Amino acid sequence: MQLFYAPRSPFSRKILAAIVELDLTAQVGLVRVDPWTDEALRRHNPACKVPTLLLDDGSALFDSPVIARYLDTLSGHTLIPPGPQAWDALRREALGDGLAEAVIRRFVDRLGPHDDRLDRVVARQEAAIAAILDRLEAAPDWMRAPTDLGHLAIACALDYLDGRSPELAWGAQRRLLAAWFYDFRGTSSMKIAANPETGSFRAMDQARPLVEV
Ligand SMILES: N[C@@H](CCC(=O)N[C@@H](CS)C(=O)NCC(=O)O)C(=O)O
Repeated sequence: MQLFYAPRSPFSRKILAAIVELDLTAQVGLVRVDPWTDEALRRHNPACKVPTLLLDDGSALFDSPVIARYLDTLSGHTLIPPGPQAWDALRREALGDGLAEAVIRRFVDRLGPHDDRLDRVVARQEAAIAAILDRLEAAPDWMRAPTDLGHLAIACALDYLDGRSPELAWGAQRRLLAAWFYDFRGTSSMKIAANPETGSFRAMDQARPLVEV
């Protein structure tokens, strides 16, 4: 299998961390792309987004929740617990993905020309970011649960938030979440996701130069 990924993409990182957690690094080669400019990716994913997983039969899977489920079924391990707890893990995954999406949209929207409409759009993203962070802080039991897909999604989104929007200083008012995150990002799956060359992934031929996403 080949994973098309971009190094800074939180959704790509979620999948990279999942591959490490699921012990599948030997089965996945990595192709680094810039989804904004690399039209070769569109052959596999018409939306031209990362992550995209190219399977050995030539078909492709996207987006990241679908890829995560596929990899989970392949592995002898699991990041989606059986039974009703699956919904907790999947809800957490959606919260993490929703946070990452809001941070990306806020960043992109703020690049545009300033007007009232834009202010409203940015305010809406900031409301989503604050509400997701507050929800995660207010019911902290999940922080003590065994690692599942939701933990990976949340940690990758927080990492992206830290790097992309440090001015939001999210940790100051959410001490539990910040303590959990700064500990969790030291786990080996998160470290390899941030720097995949340190894992046992094969880099594939089509690799492109690093471009910021
Ligand atoms: N819901 C998708 C989101 C994927 C996504 O937005 N990826 C971004 C990089 S973080 C991308 O490829 N953007 C290029 C574009 O929007 O054209 C997922 O979970 O995979």
